[in-house]
Amino acid sequence: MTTTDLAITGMTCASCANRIERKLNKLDGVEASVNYATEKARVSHADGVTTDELVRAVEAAGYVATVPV
Ligand code: 9UX
Repeated sequence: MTTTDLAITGMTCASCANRIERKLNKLDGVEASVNYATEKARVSHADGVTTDELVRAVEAAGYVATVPV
């Protein structure tokens, strides 16, 4: 297991965080927690899941994810 943190932009209400969580959790081997207030996602996932897959899942939900440096 690996933990990846993402910065999320585009969330305008607390339900947005839930939408992103549900989208990420649909991926196999992914357990995501999205914090609306801090605009961050903490994602625990199988080693085979790439950061790019996570970013694309967030984008598919209509938001923007970046990897904090
Ligand atoms: Mo409510 Mo957040 O439509 O996009 S879920 S503002």
